[in-house]
Amino acid sequence: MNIIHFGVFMTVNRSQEIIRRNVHHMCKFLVIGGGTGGCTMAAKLVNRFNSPPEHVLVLEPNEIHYYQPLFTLIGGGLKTFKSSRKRMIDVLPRKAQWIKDSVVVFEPDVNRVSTSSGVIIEYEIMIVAMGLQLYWSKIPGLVENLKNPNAQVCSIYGSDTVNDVFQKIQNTQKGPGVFTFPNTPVKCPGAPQKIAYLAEEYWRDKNLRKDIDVIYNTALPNIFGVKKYADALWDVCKNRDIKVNVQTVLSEIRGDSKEAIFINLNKPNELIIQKYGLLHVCPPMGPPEILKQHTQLTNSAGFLSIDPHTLQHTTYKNIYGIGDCTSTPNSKTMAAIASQSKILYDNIMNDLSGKPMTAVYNGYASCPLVTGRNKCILAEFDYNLKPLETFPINQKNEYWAMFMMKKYFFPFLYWNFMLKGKWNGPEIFRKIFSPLKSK
Ligand code: UQ1
Repeated sequence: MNIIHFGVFMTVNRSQEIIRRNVHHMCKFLVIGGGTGGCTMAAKLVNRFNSPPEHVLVLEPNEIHYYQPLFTLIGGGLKTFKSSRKRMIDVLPRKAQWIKDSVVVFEPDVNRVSTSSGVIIEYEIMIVAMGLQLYWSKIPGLVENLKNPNAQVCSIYGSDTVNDVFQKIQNTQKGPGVFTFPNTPVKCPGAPQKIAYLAEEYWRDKNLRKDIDVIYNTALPNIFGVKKYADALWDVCKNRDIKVNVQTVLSEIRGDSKEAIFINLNKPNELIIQKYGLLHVCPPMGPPEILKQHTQLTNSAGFLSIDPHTLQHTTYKNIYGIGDCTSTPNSKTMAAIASQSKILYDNIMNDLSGKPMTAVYNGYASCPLVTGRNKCILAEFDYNLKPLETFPINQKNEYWAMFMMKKYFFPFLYWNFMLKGKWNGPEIFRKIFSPLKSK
């Protein structure tokens, strides 16, 4: 496809805000979103294409980029909030063009989008990496109680709420400590229970467990989707006296009386009134509102409709997706994005050179299930929810080494390799270790 350039290309002055009205851009690659998926793909692409008209443009309104897998450890008092943040301008690839704005209209039939300040961008290939939106206001009472420092309601999921979590855990003198998982897809589905384990350990060390029952209420039918790790996690909960209620969904918070209202999905007419001393909420999530409005791009749930193996859009062949906003039925984790980025890059290159798309995403995702401040079960699995482990040890066990990887190695890998387009997930290690694995 040839694109005739008739717009004005803005040169990126990296110290200056990049907003102009009614500017018309044309680019070879348009990346929607500067989060993990967008930034990683932009980096891979600029390593190959980096000057107009073959260049990469990233549309992202936020000035700060977060390494969200650290949010659990921040909530547990084990990492600083600062260590999860960098300026967007410092993580987006220097050779990409950043438009600091958000998309408001997709016009996939004419290969263009418009932004909230009226900028029009035409693309040859678009990669949609918009992530998930957090729908805090769907739970009555949540927004106001999160803001109230005395309400003892907290969440590791918000960049503006995560920093209060550890203080609230420390403030808890009596229970119960109640932790929730909503009835929507979420990012890092292990996180709502990881923070329960960290809080439980903290209260046990402070000799408070006799006054604080710990309860994990999840909308899901099991504690985890993969049987091998679910069995291990049920044991952890049993051994540490953590009560797990499945198919139990938070529907309302009554902050004045410190009561959370839950619905048992099997008996939807009976409300459960649960007193709490601390309530940790994983909010409902879903595809971004703007994406949902463009039904020609989405499946019926509002996620970008892509082929689960090639990551190409099901209708528009010059559109691809990566990360949490897509319809692929993998667990929404950073490791999944690392694997997807390699597949997506290879398939785009294949397509550009007229070859069939041979790279296939197998649904790999992994979740370092932190069960305490020095132990972690490293779950790794594929679309079939079959374990797909990297290391030649039984990863259902809690290991100190896995925790150290989560705390130190993965952040290092992320900032220095993944965001530079140089980390494709652990497949390479899996291959190296495979001769050492017992069958
Ligand atoms: C991973 O690749 C990754 O991306 C940087 C993570 O992000 C936080 C992870 O948590 C995990 C587990 C992986 C997978 C990597 C290995 C070495 C198993």
